Amino acid sequence: MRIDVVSIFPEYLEALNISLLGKAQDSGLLEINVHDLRDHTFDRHKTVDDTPYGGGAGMVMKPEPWALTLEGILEQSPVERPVLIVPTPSGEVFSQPGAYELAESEHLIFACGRYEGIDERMFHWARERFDVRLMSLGDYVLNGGEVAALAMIEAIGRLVPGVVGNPESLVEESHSDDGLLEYPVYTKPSSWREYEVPEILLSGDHARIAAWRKEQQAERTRTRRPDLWTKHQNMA
Ligand code: 6GU
Repeated sequence: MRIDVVSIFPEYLEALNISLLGKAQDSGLLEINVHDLRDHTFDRHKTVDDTPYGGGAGMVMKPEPWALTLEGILEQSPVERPVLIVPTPSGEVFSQPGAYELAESEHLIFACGRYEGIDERMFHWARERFDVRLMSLGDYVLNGGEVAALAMIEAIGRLVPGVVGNPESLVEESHSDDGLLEYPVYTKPSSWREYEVPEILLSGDHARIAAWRKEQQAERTRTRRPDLWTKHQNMA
């Protein structure tokens, strides 16, 4: 999979070069390219923003540096119409099913805006060339799209076949098929300070352990995420 990220703070994206995604790039499973939006400005101050027409607080990102940067990326795309993800709190909420869907794409582009947003005409221009997806992490506001892009790229990248060494570890995760949160896990020692590992996990009775874990998942989901619990109860 090829991923391009456009930002005025390319240093934010350096985290993509470590750990699992760093290794996936070394092995060629992922190719991640980060672009500095200011490379496509022409004035001395590398201006990317200006005041909003109609007044109001803050600054708006100018469309031309975006178009020039995205045109350069489009020329290198392995596909006709790549997906352009624009992280924004006013987008559709990014979720695990969405991550699985996007993990099937050959080419993803992330456009990380700052300030009050990007001139709306850039989106009209982009929709003629890309599958534009406005995506939010949830109902809170970050200063820009970079941290959101990092989160989405990690969630998507780990689902690309081969990136996670043991694909079995993807099966029992929170937000996977059954809609329940994960069960609690323990490791050695079985007695730590004044705390014990639940007896049943030491019993070797795999059927009872599986049943106990399901109960724990249900109880956690019911108390922590009543919204997911309701959904789960209405499933199958
Ligand atoms: Cl995707 N972007 C920004 N700036 N803030 C957010 C977000 C995205 N998701 C939640 N808050």
